[in-house]
Order: sequence, then structure tokens, then C-alpha cells
Amino acid sequence: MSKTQMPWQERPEGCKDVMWRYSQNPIIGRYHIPTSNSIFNSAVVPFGDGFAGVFRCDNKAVQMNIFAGFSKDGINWEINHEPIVMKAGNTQMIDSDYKYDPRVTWIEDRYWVTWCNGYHGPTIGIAYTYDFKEFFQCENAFLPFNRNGVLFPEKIDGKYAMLSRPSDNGHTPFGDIYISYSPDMKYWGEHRCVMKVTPFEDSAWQCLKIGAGAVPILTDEGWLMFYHGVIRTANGYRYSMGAAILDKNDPSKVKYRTQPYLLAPAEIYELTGDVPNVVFPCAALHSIEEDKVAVYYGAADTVVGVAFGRISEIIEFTKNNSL
Ligand code: BMA
Repeated sequence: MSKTQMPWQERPEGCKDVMWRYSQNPIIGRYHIPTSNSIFNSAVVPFGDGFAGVFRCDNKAVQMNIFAGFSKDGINWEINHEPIVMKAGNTQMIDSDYKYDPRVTWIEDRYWVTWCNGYHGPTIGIAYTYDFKEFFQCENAFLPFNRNGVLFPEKIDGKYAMLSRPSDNGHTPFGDIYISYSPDMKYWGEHRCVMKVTPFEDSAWQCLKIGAGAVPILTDEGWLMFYHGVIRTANGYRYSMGAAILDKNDPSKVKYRTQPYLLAPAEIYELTGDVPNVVFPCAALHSIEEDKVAVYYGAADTVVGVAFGRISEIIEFTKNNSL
């Protein structure tokens, strides 16, 4: 990021945590557009002299869809009142019963959007856009069922690379992170396991399932990846956020991975909502030069929050507290 000032707040006085929340969270409320029941698990990127994003807005019939939005400062967002209407991309139009949990990545010459696409159950949908006005839908990456498709921001060994989590058709009680490659954004293969859940006694917050969160950030140590981890409690699932560092040239190799979480449900808007106890990262704005990152996350499947951190400190923390 250079042209635009990324959203930022210094660590609050007395705070010892490696990441801290924006003081005005949540930045997007559940009724931010007229039709919405909830807005969460959404993705933002630098765009023009500001930012653009793709937002998950469930409507008051609780139908899941994705909407484009724009912002000058990354905090105050104008979200379109109508959902994204796709045109045909690298294939004929394919069914989409619903769309949710988008991620957005700039690769080479355009923005790519991935999301959980309803095609006989959830799988990973892919589209591209140049302007966040016109969107072109491509082939689904995988067979159902799959969730949390997250593209790398550059080709690896000449191929597009995507993290994902094979799942089931419900509130999946399992899940590990895999990587897949494609020469053309149409055909995906070379599927390799990246990271599995942890034994309960080692790190319980990530013992049930894990999934990629934000687009990985290339650092001197490798790819910094924020991910979500889930534990099943007496009261249901609890979603927290951790970080991993993947090998630069072979991201199926995990170099480090946090034993403690970086962010877990603790504030009222994370503890209470349509689905209590969810912190679900889907995007990160960053500046390597300024040593800053702002992670965007869905809170309690209801609103959007932001958390800040120093990239160098997160890397040190991940190395020093690795499983
Ligand atoms: C997952 C997805 C997410 C959601 C999470 C917690 O399976 O549906 O969209 O945030 O559950 O409900």
C-alpha cells in the first residue's frame, strides 16, 4: 500500500496483546443497508485512491449474498443496496443458490473474488473484476463441499494457488487447510495438505477445524496467513484467529503456527449476535514499509470489526509461540 493511508490506531496504552481492536468497532452494523439482517465475513482491498470491498450481507429472509462497497478511509463504507450480478467469465453461467464469505485478491492485472458458492451445497466460486462494477464468474474451483477458498496474491511457480477447506453440507465438525494449484483459474489440481487441527491438549481453540482467513501476506519469513480455528464447547462452536507462516516457495510447508490465538471472542459484539462467539477473519490491509496490518473480521456472524497489529511483532510472536 502506498497511495492510500491505511486505517490505523496505535496500540492502546497498557495493552500487552500482539493485536488490538479498533476502538470504534464494529465498523459496519447489521442494518447498514436497508435489506440487511447482518453484514459480516467480508473482504476489502486498496482500490483507486481509497478502498473497495465485497461484503456478505444476509437479507431479512436470511438469504446469503455478496455486495460491492467503497470507502475513502477503510472504516466508513458505502455498500451497494443491490447484490453483485455476475456475467459469464471463463465458462457459461453456472448456478449459484447463495454466496457467502468472500475474499478479494489483486493478482497481476485484476481483482479476483472467491466465495462460498451454493452449487448443490457449498463449494468455492471464483470471479474477477477490474472496477467492482462488473463481475465475471468463472468455474467453481472444486467439487462440493468446500469452504474458505483463499487465493495467494501472486502466482507460485507460474501457477495460481488457493487455500481451501474441504467440508460437508452442514455446520462441519471437522476441517483442515489444503492448497491447490491452477494454470488458468479454471482447472485446479495438485491438492496438498497444509495444516491440520491440533490435538485438544496442545491448543484447544483450534482443535475442531481450521480455515484460511485473509489473503496471505508475503514477508521476509514467508507467507503470513491469518486463519480461524474452532473449538466445540458446551455452548456450540467458538471461532478464534491465529497466524501461521508458510514457506515462500512451497506454501504447503508450515514454518510456524501460533499455539495461543491472536484474537478470540471477548467484546460484546463478538460474544453476542446471530451466532455468538465468532471472530472470523476474511481480509487484511497491510503496509510492509510501515509495519502495519489491519485485519477485517466478521463478529458473531452479525457485524464487521477491525483489529490492528505490527507485522514484525506478529511474526516474532508466531515464531516464539509456535506449535
Ligand atoms: C461457518 C461459516 C461462516 C460462519 C461460521 C460461524 O461454517 O458458515 O460463514 O461465520 O460458520 O457461524
